[in-house]
Amino acid sequence: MYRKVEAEPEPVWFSMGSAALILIDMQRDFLEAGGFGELLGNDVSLLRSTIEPCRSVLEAARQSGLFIVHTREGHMPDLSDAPESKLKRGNLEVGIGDQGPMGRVLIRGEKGHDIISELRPKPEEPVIDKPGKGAFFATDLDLILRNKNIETLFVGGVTTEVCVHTTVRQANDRGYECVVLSDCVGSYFPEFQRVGLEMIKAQGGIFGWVCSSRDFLNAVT
Ligand code: TIU
Repeated sequence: MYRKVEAEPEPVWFSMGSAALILIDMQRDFLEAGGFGELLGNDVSLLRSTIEPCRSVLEAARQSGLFIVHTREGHMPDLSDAPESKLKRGNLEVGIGDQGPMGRVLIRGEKGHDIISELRPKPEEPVIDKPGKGAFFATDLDLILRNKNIETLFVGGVTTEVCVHTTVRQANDRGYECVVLSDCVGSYFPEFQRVGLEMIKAQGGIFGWVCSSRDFLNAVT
């Protein structure tokens, strides 16, 4: 049975069995003080408005049996999967791999790297560890989604113009229909948030659709 979600630039039809919720990088390193986001010079409080809408959609997705995937950006402790160019970027005093208030910055297994407690994944929900901005680069995500016959992705997470955009563009090129949940994605830059969402849905939905968490909840519950 197909369902309709109200979205821009037009409604999207999907079936529950071939849709997934993907939450991108809702990690302490991006959302809490002392993490990578703050070390880059950002005000992390701007992202925190995404937590409650993400919690609502996660809860609804669990209740309705939707497939759920979480992602985390980060690197192996020996940094062998981190390009030199990424490590050098920004000339940070404390950067990727260095000791910060929440452990080594953006390193797998460290406190800062993990997903915030409000959105802690259930054991049956895959957590994709990704070394890049896009969740399809150097990960098993595409294989996992194809094995589940997933066609539609509802997307939340941070940040809108970096890891969400990169992932949605990669997904779109792989044939997935992406619906970005406007209040579940956030940016350190209000202007990038606005324009980031505009870019997705412009030109007839050039690489996706945009709806609110309320539209999502209306469609799945
Ligand atoms: N800096 C920034 O906006 N984002 C990132 O570095 N990674 C993600 O978006 N996850």
